[in-house]
Amino acid sequence: PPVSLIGAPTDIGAGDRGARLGPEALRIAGFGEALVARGIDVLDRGNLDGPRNPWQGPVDGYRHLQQVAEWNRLVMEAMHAELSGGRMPIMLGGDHCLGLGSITGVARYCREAGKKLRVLWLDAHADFNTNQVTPSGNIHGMPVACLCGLGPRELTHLGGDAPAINPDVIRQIGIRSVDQGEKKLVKEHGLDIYDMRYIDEVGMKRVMEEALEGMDENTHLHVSFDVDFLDPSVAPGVGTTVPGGPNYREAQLVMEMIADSGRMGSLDVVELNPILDHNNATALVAIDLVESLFGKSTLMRD
Ligand code: DIR
Ligand code: MN
Ligand code: MN
Ligand code: MN
Repeated sequence: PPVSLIGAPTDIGAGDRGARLGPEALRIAGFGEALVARGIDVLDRGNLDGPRNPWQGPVDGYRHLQQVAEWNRLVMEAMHAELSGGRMPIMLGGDHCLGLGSITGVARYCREAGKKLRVLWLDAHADFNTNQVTPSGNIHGMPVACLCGLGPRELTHLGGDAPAINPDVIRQIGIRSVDQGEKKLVKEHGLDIYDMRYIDEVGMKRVMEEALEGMDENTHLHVSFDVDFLDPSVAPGVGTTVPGGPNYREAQLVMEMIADSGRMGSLDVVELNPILDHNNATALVAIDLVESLFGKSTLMRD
């Protein structure tokens, strides 16, 4: 399908400033051109325009709650509008708090279109904190919890209903940093987490087979790609690096297997922080991986 790029230049949910420059860094690295070169019809819708980052401390365990809600409303509407118009939206973040709006919009489209939703959450972090357990108050550590109905009403009821999704639609891959209280929450809510230990034990091929299992022609697959999923040696340009992530080849395999499934209908690329990067190298790696998501491979395979 034709693709629409939606820039969401904010770091409103993060602990460092700089992710607001992510969309431009991805454009400068040639994000749109890489897809056009693959024969895809690409429309760059430009950037959403939400509130500026006031750079304040947490209130009641949440930093910038109202501004986060406003940005997510914009993202939700934009994702939903593109899908309703028959296009595949790619949200260029921005920090990962925006995954809340993105997936809330996608879930609403899936309900209307009678499609089954599957979410692949590629991340070093589970992003399942609440104000009770967060070590930082940063809402980019909370979007999955909010999607599942845990959190402040402003975020859990973004799309009207709470929860927007059931935990059983999510598969998390690459996880290696889960906070103390967060561990208990993900266990209680039965999140399907393929952490680095499991990847080490069984290998990325089997992990992806399991994560993609059970999809059919009626499944809409949303991929939420937090760039800190990657090992910091490959992707230094993110605010919260965690050592021990997937290497370049493992990440390529993830993307190629998603492409082979043929089910991807929407995508987030988030948490790129060019301030922390070296010559935009992390943006270039992200684009290499997105090319694979869209079917680029070394050989023709059957
Ligand atoms: C940490 C960091 N778990 C927090 N989260 C990040 O502050 O909640 N998510 N960086 O991407
Ligand atoms: Mn994340
Ligand atoms: Mn992360
Ligand atoms: Mn390339």
